Amino acid sequence: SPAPQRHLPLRYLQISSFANSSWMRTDGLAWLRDLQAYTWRNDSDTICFLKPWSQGTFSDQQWKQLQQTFQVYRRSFTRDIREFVKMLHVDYPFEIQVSAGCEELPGNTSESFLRVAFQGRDVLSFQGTSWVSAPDAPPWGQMACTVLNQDQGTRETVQWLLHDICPRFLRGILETGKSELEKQVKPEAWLSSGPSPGPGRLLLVCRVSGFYPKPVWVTWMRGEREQSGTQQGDIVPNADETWYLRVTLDVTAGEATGLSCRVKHSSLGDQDIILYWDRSHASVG
Ligand code: C8P
Repeated sequence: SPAPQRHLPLRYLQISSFANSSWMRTDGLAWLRDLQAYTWRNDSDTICFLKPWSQGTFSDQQWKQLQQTFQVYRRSFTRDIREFVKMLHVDYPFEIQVSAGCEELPGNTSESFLRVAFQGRDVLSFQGTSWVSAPDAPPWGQMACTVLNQDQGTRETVQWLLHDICPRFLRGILETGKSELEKQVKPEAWLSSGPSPGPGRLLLVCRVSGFYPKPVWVTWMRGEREQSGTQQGDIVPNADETWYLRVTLDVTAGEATGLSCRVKHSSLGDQDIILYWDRSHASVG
């Protein structure tokens, strides 16, 4: 049966592109598990709510304060990076990614993180009370941390955001977003044949689409026997906040009859979807 999802992280992702000494942009977005709830485009002064529950249980006043903190941060970030470029002799163009967030853990505890990547590689993170450079960061990573660690005010603000605000805010949106997180959307499934793997062979394809939440179990069977040659693709997103999965089996033409694709998903209860292979599927792309 599908593995349950226990983790409900809140994640902030930021992409900052610096083309040269005059052109740059920063875009931010944030997710609750696999639902995008916020966007913060470069040309917008304010963080945009994508869900009716995005403000969680924070008051307008609390949210306004938090947004101000982020506005100051975004301006300061750009200015700081420009200064680092001069000080550390880094070349344009480059991209910086910031990811931060928190997650509830068993026993009323939570875990938070803040990481910064340069050209797609980790350069530094915030650990406990200070900035730490990544193990394989370029030499200037250490230098950047030393400079950042001199700013006591920012270190305190980051600790407050990560260990106080983030878990409290998360608790709120888990409440206000509960019904959407718990939504159950049934998959549809269909069979077709893929490109022939070789002479006299068939690639049986079972596609499952439109399900939510993400955990799903799909396999090729003969009667009650799971077929060990089943190949699972990645579970990939549809555009409508549902998921898609493709599962294949490579067989000889003679083995195909009697095979079925079986789908288990929380939205289906005990009513698994079972689709039987027959000749009519053989020619479809
Ligand atoms: O804005 C601040 C404090 C807040 C920093 C928040 C970090 C946000 C990440 C986050 C997102 C979501 C969830 C949780 C966390 N500090 C800036 C302004 O600081 C001034 C004073 O210096 C402070 O003492 C204090 O008084 C503050 C009060 O407003 O005002 C500060 O400039 C800071 O440095 C901004 C950037 C912080 C992030 C640094 C990432 C560095 C990446 C370096 C990579 C090197 C690249 C080299 C090309």
